[in-house]
Amino acid sequence: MKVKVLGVPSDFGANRRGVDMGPSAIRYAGLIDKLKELKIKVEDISDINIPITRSDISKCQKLKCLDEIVVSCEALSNTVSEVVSDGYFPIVLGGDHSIAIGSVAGVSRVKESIGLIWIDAHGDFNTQKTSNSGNIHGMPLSAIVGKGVDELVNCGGFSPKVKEENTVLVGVRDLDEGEKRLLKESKLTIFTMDDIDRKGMYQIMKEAIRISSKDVEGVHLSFDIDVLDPLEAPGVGTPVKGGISYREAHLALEMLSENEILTSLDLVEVNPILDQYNKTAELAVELILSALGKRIL
Ligand code: HAR
Ligand code: MN
Ligand code: MN
Ligand code: MN
Repeated sequence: MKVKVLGVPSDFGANRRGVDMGPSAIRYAGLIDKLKELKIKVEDISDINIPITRSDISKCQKLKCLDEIVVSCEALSNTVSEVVSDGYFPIVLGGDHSIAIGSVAGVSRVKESIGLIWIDAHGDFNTQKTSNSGNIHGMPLSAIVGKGVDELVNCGGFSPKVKEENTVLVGVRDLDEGEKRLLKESKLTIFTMDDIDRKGMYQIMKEAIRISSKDVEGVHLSFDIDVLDPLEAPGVGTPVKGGISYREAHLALEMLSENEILTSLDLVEVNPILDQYNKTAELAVELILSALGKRIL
């Protein structure tokens, strides 16, 4: 496997600032060297160029920083498309979760069709109509399957990026009312924390793998680190108690690598400002290694 790592230092989609420093913290935690230790051919192609200044959010309460996010996601999708066309596996480091619109667009434009596993405490399925916050990191999943404002839905010049039938949400425990309604009306497969409690992560991931990989060329993993319990991952902007454990997270990612379905991934929402001695970034590195094939024995 040949890998290219790229960072997206954007926090335009989030309420609390600081996830723009995520890529740096994850690199600092040793991602590149540790991938090399796994005998993976890896190249760090640096960060996507994104705007520095933030527009006045008092003027766009419903879709905060939409212009900055559109510009960033278009740039990201172009780079990811190139990386995938050249035969590399892209590892995209966020940044807030709005960037996944760009990474998924970039992969899906090159591949005939892809599945999507979205592991997150949140649904990220709001649109401008259902969002209470106006924060776009609560909206990327809906945009990817074709719901919401044109600027986000049409990122990369096409829509949808992924079929709802091949999209699986895992670990969710915090949904807004309108978002719940949209999810229930959709064809997504949703495994809540409650499902994980009852069936166990092993069974849930078996189903997630089967559904996401049915009749597609590859599967994209979008991993929001806030799916973990905040005790494990304190460096996140929107912590929700009752998350998945360290072991469950590793199991999920080990199963993905074992089944050889992944062709790209993003790891998002690491907030170094809120972290404890880079603990959450170090966790991010360990989890990426599990997804890329690291085993205990
Ligand atoms: N549902 C809330 C909103 O839309 C919170 C979204 C938080 N999202 C993330 N990404 N941290 O998962 O504002
Ligand atoms: Mn998210
Ligand atoms: Mn496609
Ligand atoms: Mn989240």
